[in-house]
Amino acid sequence: MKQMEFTNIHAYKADGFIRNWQEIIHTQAIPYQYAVMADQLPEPQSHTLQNFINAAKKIHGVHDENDFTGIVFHDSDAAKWAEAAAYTAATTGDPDIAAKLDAVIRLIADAQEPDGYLNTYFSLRRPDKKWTNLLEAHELYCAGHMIEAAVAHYEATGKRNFLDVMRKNADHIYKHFITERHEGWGGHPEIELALVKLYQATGDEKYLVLAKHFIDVRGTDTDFYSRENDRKGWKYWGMNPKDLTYSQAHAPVRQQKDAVGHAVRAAYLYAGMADIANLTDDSALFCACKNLWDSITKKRMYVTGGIGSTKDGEAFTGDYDLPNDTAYAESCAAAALIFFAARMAQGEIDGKYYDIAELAFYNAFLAGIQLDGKKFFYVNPLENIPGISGKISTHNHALSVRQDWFACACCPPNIARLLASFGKYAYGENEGTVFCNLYAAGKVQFGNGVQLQCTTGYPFDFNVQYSIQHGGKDIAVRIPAYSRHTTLKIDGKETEYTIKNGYIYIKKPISGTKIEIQLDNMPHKIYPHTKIFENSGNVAVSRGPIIYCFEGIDNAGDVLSLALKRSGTLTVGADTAPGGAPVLHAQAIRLQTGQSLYSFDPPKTAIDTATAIPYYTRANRGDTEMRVWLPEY
Ligand code: FUB
Ligand code: ZN
Repeated sequence: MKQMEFTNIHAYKADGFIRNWQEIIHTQAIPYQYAVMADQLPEPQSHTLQNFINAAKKIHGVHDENDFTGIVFHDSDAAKWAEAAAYTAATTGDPDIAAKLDAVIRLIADAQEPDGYLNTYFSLRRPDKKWTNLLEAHELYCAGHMIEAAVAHYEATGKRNFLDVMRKNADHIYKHFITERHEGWGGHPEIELALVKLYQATGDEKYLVLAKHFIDVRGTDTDFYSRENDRKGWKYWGMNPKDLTYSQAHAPVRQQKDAVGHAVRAAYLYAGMADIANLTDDSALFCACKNLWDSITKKRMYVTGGIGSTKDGEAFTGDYDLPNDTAYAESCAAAALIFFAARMAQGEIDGKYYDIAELAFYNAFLAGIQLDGKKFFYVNPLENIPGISGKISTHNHALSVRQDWFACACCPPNIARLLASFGKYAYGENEGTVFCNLYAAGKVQFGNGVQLQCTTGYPFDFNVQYSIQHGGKDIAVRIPAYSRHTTLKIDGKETEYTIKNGYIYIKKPISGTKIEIQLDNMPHKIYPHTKIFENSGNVAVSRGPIIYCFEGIDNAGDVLSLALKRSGTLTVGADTAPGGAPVLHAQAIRLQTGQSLYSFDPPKTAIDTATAIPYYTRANRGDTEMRVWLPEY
């Protein structure tokens, strides 16, 4: 049963830290990504929009085209960009973004086939092979992203043109899989959560039926991919149809317990499962989601909220296998975990879900974008060693500096769309309560009538104030698990509180009420479970939701010889990290060895001070040693 709705994209006008990031997305990332996709720069050029132009020419008989450039799911970059642009057009009213978005929507609409089919790879390259390679070909994945974009555009503008295009596409998919009963499900989940959005935007039950169908059918027939493989007569990459865990098709979803396979696929699927469980009151399905949530967050997640331990299949591995230097922790996977967390919180109001969403957001996710908004990390390791990271075969995925684009460019527009829609997740509501899930400065107008103003310098200032401009409903504020000392003042008076499932509830404050929360602002050392074999004896540092890292550039060029002093102090420094965040200083020990590779002589030690910066700001000053975890001596 759904207990909380997302807020509407128009509901939140950001201020502070989030506004700063939304400005970067608005003024830098969105125009830049458009220019890349429209081939307007000398380089990079992705030809993403040209594929739509070519497909339209072919479909409308202007030209017998088959010229497609890029990866099989290239269309999804345009979709994610359009989603980000729709949110941004709504929150800024910028006519230039709106005009670019209209142009992209026209290209997409023109590339739709008369029967509703929409996918430029197949229209251009393999018109006779549609729906024959669900394992590899991402048709449902691309449709899912397009549907999400269309719903965002409708929500942002009230215009139905894009929504109508994607309804026609969804109807086509419904006909294929439900009416004509073709077997199978998408190799890369995504359509499920998208169809739920389409159902909610249109009220048409058909889309819920189709979403539920894809959830229900997945993994029920372990021979499906093999049969498909035998009959399809073509391949894209030649993926192994017997590797079912890679795409979470090894068992019916209600029986899945461990988070396995490709991390983005997994978390998108789990988000869709949670959606269906919430909308259909399916307790067995929600129970499976809880098991999978526990598998991730108790055994398979980095301290940064990153998921996916190996580049081999961009995947989860086994419990506690969380290598630092070869981590995958894809930016998209962090976004997907946030999507999963937000839907779990809709089904069960418990602060633990947004604790993880917050962790993933400020660390694994935000590290994916350069502070200037124009460069991106796909992979987010917890250690960078110049000369090794990004250079040798075992580490060639773990690049040292952000890139201006990728052949597989799933992450940059995913980062843009989530940052642009942050308010949807930060605040939530039901009939009687509004939920402050994430601390996000700005003004919020809830659908249930409540209006409030949040003032805070979070995540670097831990005082959060809510001024209730229109009250009458309960206000629930999440208190993060990291905050060991929290005070609550109402109208300036310290007030006792109880925390219920991670939230403080304030009963129907009237208009004019001032709520002030002071969270724990102390830096903390974090110790890993002893089973995380990669980090035996290591320690990480954090303050609030921010995980810090040590870069060579702040530490005499050498973090490999640094250890933190056991019981040493950890203080907030006066200096600032790139982007203006405060640094942390830790009492440390510098180990000095001789020249030989190994020695009977213990290292000499010297007292030192280690300087740490927020992990998400790493690699903004070039290729330098970096570690999240340091030994403790
Ligand atoms: O397969 C589509 C996207 O490309 C995935 O979500 C990413 O992990 C990348 O493989
Ligand atoms: Zn990605």
